[in-house]
Amino acid sequence: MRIDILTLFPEMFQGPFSESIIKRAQDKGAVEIHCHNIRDYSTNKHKKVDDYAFSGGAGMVMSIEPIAILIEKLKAERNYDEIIYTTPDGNTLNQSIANQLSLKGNLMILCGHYKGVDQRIRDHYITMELSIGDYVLTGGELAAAVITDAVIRLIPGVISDETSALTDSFQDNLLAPPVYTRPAEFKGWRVPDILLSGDTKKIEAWKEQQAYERTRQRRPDLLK
Ligand code: 6GU
Repeated sequence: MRIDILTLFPEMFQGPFSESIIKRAQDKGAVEIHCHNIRDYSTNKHKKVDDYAFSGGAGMVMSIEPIAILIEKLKAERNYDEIIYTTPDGNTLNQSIANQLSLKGNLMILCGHYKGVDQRIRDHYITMELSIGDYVLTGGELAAAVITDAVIRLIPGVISDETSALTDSFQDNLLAPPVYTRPAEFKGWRVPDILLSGDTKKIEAWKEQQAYERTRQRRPDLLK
């Protein structure tokens, strides 16, 4: 998979992709992430990339020209399966959307900032608009990083233990059961006896029951 991220703040992506599973996914060649600075495509001698809204009101709007030039340059180089725009008024990201995106070859993610992009970008280039929840961030960069992380870990081969992604919370509309590791007792707090029993059938049944109980208590909406 290839992911192109279009942003005014490419430095914000230095951190999140340079550690752990996402770093290893890139090293293995499972994914290539390319960040593009929209400012590099400004047609203005002052490298301006935003302007006042025609409608008035507070806040700046990201200008159409630099974004259009960059999107068209990339589209001329390859076919994109989705051109995603991160915005609080988009559809809320969930595991089902992440699963679908993980099967794609080329994704583009345009990060909204300030009051967002000129609506004509959304009307003519964007194929999918995503939010990561009902709260407002200063920009779409962190949302793009979240989407990228959620998608990359689902690409086959990225998580070494093949069953690991399949037992995530949400993967089957259940939350994950509690987990424990050694020592079996700490300050008198004991790991449930059944997990030490070695009876794999009983342990599987316990995990399923715990997952169901946790979901019923914390997220009953998932069971509907
Ligand atoms: Cl995608 N962008 C911004 N600015 N805030 C958000 C968001 C996106 N998703 C949730 N909050």
